[in-house]
Amino acid sequence: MLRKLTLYLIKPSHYDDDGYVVRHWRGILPSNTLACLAGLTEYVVSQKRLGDSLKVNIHVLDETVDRIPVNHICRSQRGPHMKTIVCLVGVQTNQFPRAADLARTFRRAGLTVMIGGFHVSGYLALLPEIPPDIQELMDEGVTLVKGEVEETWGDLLCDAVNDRLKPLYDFIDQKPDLYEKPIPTIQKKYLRKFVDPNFGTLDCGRGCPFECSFCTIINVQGRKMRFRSAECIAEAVRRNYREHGISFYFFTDDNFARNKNWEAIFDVLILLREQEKVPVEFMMQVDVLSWKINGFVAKARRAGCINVFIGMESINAVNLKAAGKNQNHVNEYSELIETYRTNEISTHVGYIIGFPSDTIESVRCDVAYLMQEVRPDHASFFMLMPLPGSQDHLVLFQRKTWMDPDFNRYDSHHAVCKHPNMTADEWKALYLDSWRTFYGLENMKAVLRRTPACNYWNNFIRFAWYKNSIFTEERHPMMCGFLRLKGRKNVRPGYPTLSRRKYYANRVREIYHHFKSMMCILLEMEELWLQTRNPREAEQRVLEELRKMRTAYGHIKVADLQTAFLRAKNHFPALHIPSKLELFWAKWSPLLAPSKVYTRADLDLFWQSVHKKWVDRSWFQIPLHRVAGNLFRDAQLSLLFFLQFIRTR
Ligand code: B12
Ligand code: SF4
Repeated sequence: MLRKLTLYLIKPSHYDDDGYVVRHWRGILPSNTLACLAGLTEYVVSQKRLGDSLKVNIHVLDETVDRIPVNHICRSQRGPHMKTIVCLVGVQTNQFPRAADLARTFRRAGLTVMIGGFHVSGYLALLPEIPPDIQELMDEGVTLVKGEVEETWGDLLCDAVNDRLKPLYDFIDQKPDLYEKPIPTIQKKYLRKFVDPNFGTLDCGRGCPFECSFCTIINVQGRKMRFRSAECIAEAVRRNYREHGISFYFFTDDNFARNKNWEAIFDVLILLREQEKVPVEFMMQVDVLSWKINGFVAKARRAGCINVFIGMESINAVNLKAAGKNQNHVNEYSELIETYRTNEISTHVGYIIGFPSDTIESVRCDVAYLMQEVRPDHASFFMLMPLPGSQDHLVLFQRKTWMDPDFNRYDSHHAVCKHPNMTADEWKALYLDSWRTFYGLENMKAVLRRTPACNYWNNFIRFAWYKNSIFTEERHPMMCGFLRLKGRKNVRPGYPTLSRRKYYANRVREIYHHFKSMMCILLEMEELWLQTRNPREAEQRVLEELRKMRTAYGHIKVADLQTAFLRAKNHFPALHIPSKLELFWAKWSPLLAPSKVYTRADLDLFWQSVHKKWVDRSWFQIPLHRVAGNLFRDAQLSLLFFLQFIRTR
């Protein structure tokens, strides 16, 4: 008789382009799917569905931040009284190859293995037959689960415990009612793996009524909205705050604005904030029409919303029409953004590059329009990809058009189908260029200057994060963590395992480039902060004058600073002109006159000239006394920046 059941809930990661599993020292967002399945399992166990005497150990592992102890798991099923079940959960398309490799390894060790999530559900939802890669896994004894399992998880576990699992379960047409289903359970140990352990995820509802052709949601979770009760949400928020200190959420609903229970949910959150003093804040995903829902935006802010992710996708009406995104009207975009901004909610738009009528020129113009006219606070760019489960995938499949057979690359950061107007390299370059343009210093400055003070640091931190992901880690920010970890032997089958010497030489080079890139971003962020922390018009004018003089003189002297103030005073008569002594302290000892420091431009110019002399081997021309002085100034500025940042956390 079975006495001990060990259940591993594992969220697999995916492989990078060199075949290494992507893992970070710290992640950003804990997985809601893991929490959902952990909650459901605890419920099933508490109901004694698996028997009275069975001891159940549940392990939750997220490969994006945890090293999966594969050998240990393979050895964990010892003797007839023990059973190990491995569930690969929330597997997205780009994670499917990794999930399949793990599944095979565990099957070879004789363990019971199940895979579920959006890839399996979407892939099997629209295709007429079971695809060969799925069939192969089933033949190897892996169980695949299509659809959601809130109402069937207990039955599945019973089948697994009693060795009567079927190769495939199809629940796609039995969409569970979520109203009073067990709430997701987050473990404290897991939260410690994230940069901000007060950050949680929770789905308040599922589904979306719209019909976008690139989207898988509607074909997996359906177009009919289902939602959790407001009381369940309140209880989850209360419990997570009490037990884990979680006070910030990403509500993962794909379209919170169409959650029919939005008002009741906002009302309980308002009560929690205003009466129970639970300082909950959250971000959510909404559609472009959400600002028109009576009372939605204002109530969202009162309920603690500080950021919305909006599926804007394009500012080209032809693209929107082709993608079936008929609810998006470009002429209303600015009003939408402005409505959220005036309600002190920052906006983040999703923007897809590579719709069939996009060209290199049209995308460049569109991104410029996005920054200048629509003016969202943040944009996330994605390369269009035909995700299995979307209408786009089905059409290409039926036409037998080429799609990349390697699902690992379906991360919206690679070209996985052909584009009529661009080569794959041009497409990728255009995509990276869009990130570079939007997160350029000028646009970030413009955004921060119009940001309400309460959202300044939220926007600021997100800029740093996005720049670091795209340009240091070279990954999509939504798939990135902090400080990449690797294992020499943790490589994809078919990829070589490098010798120790070669591997560590590569790692040292990589880490050096990472830190160099992080330093550059840090300095740019410092400049951004200096230029935007005093966003009064008069001070901006001082900066403007300084900039003109920087071109003229190369580096700024105290007298230049005073001249800049004097010139600015012509336009702003009320401007106070600091004394030469104040300006001297500001320039040489920023810690003593912090409010008078507006830029580090002269420092940057100086370091560039030192670098050039170093590269040209003109070492004797490097002015050592100025190197020492400027190092001291730089250290003070960094300290100032750091102290200010810490004060806001
Ligand atoms: C939150 C979210 C994120 C967060 C992840 C945060 C986190 N760590 O949880 C962030 C923003 C980081 C993110 C990033 C990305 N995401 Co995302 N994300 C979502 C979102 C909105 C919610 C996920 C969720 O919590 N769902 C609720 C849970 C409960 O549903 P579920 O995962 O399907 O699980 C249920 C069933 O599938 C089943 N099940 C799941 N696993 C298992 C396992 C077993 C054994 C069994 C029996 C059952 C089972 O039971 C669960 C309960 O019913 C989904 C859309 C959606 N509605 O799900 C998109 C979605 C999953 N993301 C998607 C994509 C494409 C991405 C990105 C590639 C985008 C990008 N370029 O950056 C990255 C990839 C990140 C990565 N590699 O991990 C796609 C995936 C489609 C696909 N086929 O792969 C989705 C579906 C959205 C879409 N537009 O189509 N995402
Ligand atoms: S609005 Fe968003 S979630 Fe809804 S169908 Fe379109 S892309 Fe999918």
